[in-house]
Amino acid sequence: MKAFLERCIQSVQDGDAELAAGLAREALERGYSPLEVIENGFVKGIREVGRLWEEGVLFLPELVMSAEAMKLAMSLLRPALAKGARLATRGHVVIGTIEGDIHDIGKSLVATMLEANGFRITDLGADVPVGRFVDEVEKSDADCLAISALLTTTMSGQRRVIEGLKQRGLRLRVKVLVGGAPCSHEWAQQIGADGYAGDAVAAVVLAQELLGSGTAQ
Ligand code: B1M
Repeated sequence: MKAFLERCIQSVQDGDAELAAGLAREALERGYSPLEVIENGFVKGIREVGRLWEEGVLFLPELVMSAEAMKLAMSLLRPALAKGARLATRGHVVIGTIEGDIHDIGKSLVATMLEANGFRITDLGADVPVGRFVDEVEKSDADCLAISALLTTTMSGQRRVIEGLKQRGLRLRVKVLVGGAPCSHEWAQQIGADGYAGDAVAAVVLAQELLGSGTAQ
């Protein structure tokens, strides 16, 4: 398994989408846990690419190629992740990445894990305007708003969503969950969110706690 995960990491680092897709298919054929292959394989690869890019070892086109390889592998593994989805819903979660921010890989993983654990999901996508989050709460029966931000320059948008909810008298209607690399428990507290989750599994546990919908599966 270790050697297989190393190949997954390497395929993303090399930006080799064809190889990454082949490994995702192979993982499914071999019956490996899709979550383990994502978290300990492909995600490790993209994080290493981010580190090398920050150090100036890699350039933006290489980062883009790695992200494409990662996204392709994820698109193949996601249906297997979501297979356990229950029919009965544990609550309705509206999720998206905040405006100005196009990072959607982590947000999509969180959405898939929530869905697999019985939540109904409305995924607004990435680069979602502040007002769009607020409008969606107003017009839907959302129980929880999950806002992802990957950039220090965009995380303030999470605060603006909460302010927008307050202004429209909607703040008490939904629980607000924030996440993404630059966020933290302190940040969540500072902006008046109901909670912060550091990864997709923690997001499921937190959503269950916030919505009072039982223990983690
Ligand atoms: Co960009 N990028 N990027 N990038 N990128 C980061 C985030 C960065 C940390 C890289 C670095 O410098 N080391 C850096 C941000 C620095 C900062 O703000 N302090 C950065 C930058 C600067 C940029 C650009 C500005 C670069 C440029 O153009 N000069 C630009 C911004 C574009 C924009 O958004 N406007 C940019 C562009 C890109 C690509 C398009 C090339 C690509 C994104 C492709 C895509 O998503 N469609 C990309 C990538 C791939 C990355 C890195 C390398 C990887 C992100 C990723 O997908 N990780 C990233 C470095 C890194 O994260 N180490 C980086 C895998 C994913 C599974 O993890 O997203 O962390 P993550 O999600 C986790 C948790 O954070 C959490 O759960 C997920 C699963 O465990 N989580 C939540 C996430 N959202 C959550 C929500 C929740 C709960 C948990 O509840 C609501």
